[in-house]
Amino acid sequence: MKRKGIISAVSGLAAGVLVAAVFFADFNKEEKASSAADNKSKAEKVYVPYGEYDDYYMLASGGHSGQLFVYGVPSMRKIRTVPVFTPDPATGYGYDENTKKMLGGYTWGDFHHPAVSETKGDYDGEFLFANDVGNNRVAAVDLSTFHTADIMSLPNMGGPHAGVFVTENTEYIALPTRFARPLGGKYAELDKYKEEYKGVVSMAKFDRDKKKFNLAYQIMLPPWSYDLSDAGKKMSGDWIVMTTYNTEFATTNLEINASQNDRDYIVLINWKKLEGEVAKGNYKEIEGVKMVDPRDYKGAIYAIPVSKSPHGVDVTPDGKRFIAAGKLAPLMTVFSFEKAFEAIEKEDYSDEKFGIPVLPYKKVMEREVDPPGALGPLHTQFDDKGNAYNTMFISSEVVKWKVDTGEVIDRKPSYFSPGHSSAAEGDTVDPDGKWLVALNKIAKDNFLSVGPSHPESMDLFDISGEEMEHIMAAPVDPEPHYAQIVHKDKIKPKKLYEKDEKRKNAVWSKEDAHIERKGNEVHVYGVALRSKFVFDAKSDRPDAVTVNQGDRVFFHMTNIDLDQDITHGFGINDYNLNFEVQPGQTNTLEFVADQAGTFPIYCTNFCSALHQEMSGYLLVKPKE
Ligand code: K7E
Ligand code: CUA
Repeated sequence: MKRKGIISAVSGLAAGVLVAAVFFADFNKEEKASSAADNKSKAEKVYVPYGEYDDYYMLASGGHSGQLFVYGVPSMRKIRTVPVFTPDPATGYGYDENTKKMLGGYTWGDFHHPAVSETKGDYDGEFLFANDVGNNRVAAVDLSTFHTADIMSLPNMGGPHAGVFVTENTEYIALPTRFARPLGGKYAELDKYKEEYKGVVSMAKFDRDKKKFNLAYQIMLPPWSYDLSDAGKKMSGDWIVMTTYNTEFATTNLEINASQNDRDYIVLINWKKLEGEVAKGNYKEIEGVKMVDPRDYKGAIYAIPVSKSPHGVDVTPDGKRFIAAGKLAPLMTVFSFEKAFEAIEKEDYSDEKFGIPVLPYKKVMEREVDPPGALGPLHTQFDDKGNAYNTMFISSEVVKWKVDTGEVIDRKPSYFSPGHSSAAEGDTVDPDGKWLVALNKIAKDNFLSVGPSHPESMDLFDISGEEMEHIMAAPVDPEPHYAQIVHKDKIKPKKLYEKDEKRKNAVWSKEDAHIERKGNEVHVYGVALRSKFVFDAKSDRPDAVTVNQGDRVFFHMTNIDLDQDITHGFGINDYNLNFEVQPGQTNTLEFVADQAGTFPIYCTNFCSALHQEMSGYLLVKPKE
């Protein structure tokens, strides 16, 4: 089989016009195919025998599907889809009252970067945070149930692409905006871009007991585009770093106009300092949010020039350096926090932009790493031996190099065009150095064809040795922007929702199931168990509910099968409604019975040998 890899290269012309050129690179069979013995050893590395588990969870962003994908590593088996920003009939997410309210009418989201909650810079496995670039939201997934626990809308943002990342102890979940926008999203002519448009960073707090977000404050910045960001660690723990592009303030044709400057900026912000100012009341209330302008406070914000249009910026596990990857400049730039702090101390500034002191590039930069022919570096991950791993979008490869010296150790192709990669615990203070998954944007002919558009692709590499070993490719739905690979011991999922006698709307025995009517509201306090629904214990047809057309109906259902994995679904024929109750869970379905007639209700989730019998009737009496 002859493989063709598409490589799109972006090259700058004299006039600053960027042209995308397309090359075809041939990977011939001899180079690509490995021997049968090789294949056997690779297969053995990832084979997880029945009865055993993968070592890691990979929690992968589902991009514009708005969902979270859960994979096992190293097997690369997909375990679960967790709906976050998008309704999901398979689990009834967005149909029951609570999740419907949480989604607030949105039917899609664009989930880019997952961030697992951290303690001392290491994953603690309790929650996962996600950004919605499409509709300006942040979500928290409870990793004890893999259910979305809260979603908060973020005002003043234009797509929080550069988040989410958490500070060392999850003090904050930070979300910098991608597009600058007038505050409140108000109307302002594009000619007023520099004056009226703002680049805003949201600093959210999450209360783990209440499982609720609140927006602590926002940071108002110049109308640059913030691309990616990271939180400092250890010595740099009070800081956040962000890459910018479009420091040209282009308002049209960004492909060209936002790629003019040779240098854009890394922005350094001291969140600790800003937190202190907010506590002292030094903020303005704008659009109902505490807004701080870091330029009002000495020592809160700095910029560092970086080669043009950088994409990722990642802090090293020891917190001493940060690495920017230049999507248009084919190099990784290593910066030193120590040197940055020194320059700040001495007030050694080379420039000032928008009132922001600019630190001299030469004094803060430690080295530029420029492997020959490696093009389009996007993101950096780390192992436990002081090495960095960079994905190269254009030259389709992963480059391993030594952070201390810049020495390139290994390069391996990835199939094709990787965006992020994710190494086992590879963005924490304590990476494991075991596996790395390149999250590719293009699959080409990796898998059985499903038409003109293919799945995205993930390449699994074993990175435990000196050389990286490509093990396998696995398909993934759009779009794997980023993932975190978390050791299985750090996540402690529940087997059940514990029985709670005081839970609102819950009924814990068949005998207690009942119906209450208040005016035109009908509240059904029912139970689901193998293999029946009980809505009204006193009725001679306990699994039927009769209401009047126009009534507002509430099915408060409790699954009283306290047995792991016995989930009951609840679909109403012809009513376009379906939700579920997991073991021990209580959920409410609320709707107006506007359609008169007879509607079967049935359990949608296969739960027992008599699952087909798990049904009932909704009877809606016509108005007249
Ligand atoms: Cu896909 Cu992280 Cu949204 Cu880079 S971003 S590739
Ligand atoms: Cu309950 Cu099927």
